[in-house]
Amino acid sequence: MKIAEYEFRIIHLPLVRPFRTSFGTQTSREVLIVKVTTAEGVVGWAECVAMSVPLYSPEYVAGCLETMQKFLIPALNKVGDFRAEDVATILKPYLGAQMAKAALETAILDAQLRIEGISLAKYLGATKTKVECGVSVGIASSMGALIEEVSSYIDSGYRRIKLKIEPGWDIEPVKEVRRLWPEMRLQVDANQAYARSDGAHLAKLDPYDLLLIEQPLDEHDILGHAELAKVVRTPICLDESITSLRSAEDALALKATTIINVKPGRVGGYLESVKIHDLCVRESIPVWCGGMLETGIGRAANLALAALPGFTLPGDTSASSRYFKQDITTPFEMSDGYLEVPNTPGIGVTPDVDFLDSITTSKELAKS
Ligand code: OSB
Ligand code: MG
Repeated sequence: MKIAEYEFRIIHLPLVRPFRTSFGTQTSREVLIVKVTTAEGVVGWAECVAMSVPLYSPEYVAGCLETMQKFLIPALNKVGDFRAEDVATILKPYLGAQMAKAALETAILDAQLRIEGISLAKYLGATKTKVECGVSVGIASSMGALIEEVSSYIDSGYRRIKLKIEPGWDIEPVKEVRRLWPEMRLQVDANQAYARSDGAHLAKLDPYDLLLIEQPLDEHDILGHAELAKVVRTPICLDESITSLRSAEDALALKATTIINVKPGRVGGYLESVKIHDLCVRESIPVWCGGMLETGIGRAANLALAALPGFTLPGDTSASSRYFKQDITTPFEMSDGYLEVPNTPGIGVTPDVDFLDSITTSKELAKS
């Protein structure tokens, strides 16, 4: 397959409510959207999950755009004729840049699958037609505000609640949500906000029957997570630390994690994500699909992945209305706590280009 043109847009979409985590508060989502057009005129779409500022991961929107334009696109152009399955190998000499690489691979894979008439879900090995939805709840301004927000999600059907925590906002909110909803599947995400010395404190979460605690320590502190796992009963689930199949293998071998959050952008793409899924199935490790406040473009692809059989826990794959007043695709709507997996060729959705134009702040082209 030959790619004739790459289009990069930066869009800005306001969030329906501020999203506060231990690394900061977001009120809108700046997203880099990639569109590829093949020599035959077939189009493929993807979104790059990097955020505006490198607070969650080292990558950020403007940096990803530069990496693509300066290094990744020229490397692909040099090869000229390739398949989506070749992209990771072609880009391997350029270190890191998982989110930038993932976006390119996904846009190219979308175009390829549209040509071949295969849905991404089928291509990746999905076995489900709908997936259970969880929702990630930001740090609230008060206990009352938290309970109101959680209630509204539970009323709309979400099947798992994830509370963002940080020192000073952890045991009490968990205790209160657990008191009000004793049966609800509940988990927490610390986004690296704790220290190795916080084991005894985090063990206070143990009575509340949490599914997992996500990324309590620094992303590079694999041994610290392994030590922590010996003093807390709540299972540890790594997010930021898992950036490749290799890092997943190592974290499992070191017993630093017993559950894995897969985010395709963080690990370099959907093909690497399937390898991590397969590893976890072999090792009987539960996996779930994380989220990065994606638009409908990224959500569609995440649903395809979450439909693989090893994804046994609900993901952060929420309905469009959880994030945006208006999504860039037909909105994903939840029914009985499930989202349907797109089943038409490629990622199965395309953006509303008029709406996309109205929120685009920059647009650049790269021809091959
Ligand atoms: O740590 O899982 C995370 C959003 C942005 C960056 C990191 C994370 C998150 C979320 C929200 O928790 C997941 C979502 O609903 O998309
Ligand atoms: Mg997380």
